[in-house]
Amino acid sequence: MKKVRLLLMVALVLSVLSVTAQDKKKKDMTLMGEVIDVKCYLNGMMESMGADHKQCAIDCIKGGLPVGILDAESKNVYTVVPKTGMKGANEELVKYVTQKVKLTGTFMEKGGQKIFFYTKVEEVK
Ligand SMILES: [Cu+2]
Repeated sequence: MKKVRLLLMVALVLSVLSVTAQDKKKKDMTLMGEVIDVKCYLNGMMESMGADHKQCAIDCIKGGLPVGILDAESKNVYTVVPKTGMKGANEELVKYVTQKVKLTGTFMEKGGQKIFFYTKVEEVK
């Protein structure tokens, strides 16, 4: 009886460990896409992308609303932050609004939150 209990305990610990391990994902990658204003993109205000929405996107991003990258192929939206420092990506990325950029960095996922931590931004012509 004691043995069964011990086995059950071991199984429980192992399953908790594997859930925790699965919960956190980390992947070094490059990310290519258009710099977007995440609020308007999700909310569907105006065209929410491209030249017609450029000024709104600049105002939103300068105002501190989240800036993201839209991967044109997968249609995934990535929230992005610089890998180091305590400033957001807004100031650096606002100058590329509606343009295509390539970010180098690490994609991380934990607790349902997905964020791309970048170390380098390049304009794609
Ligand atoms: Cu906007």
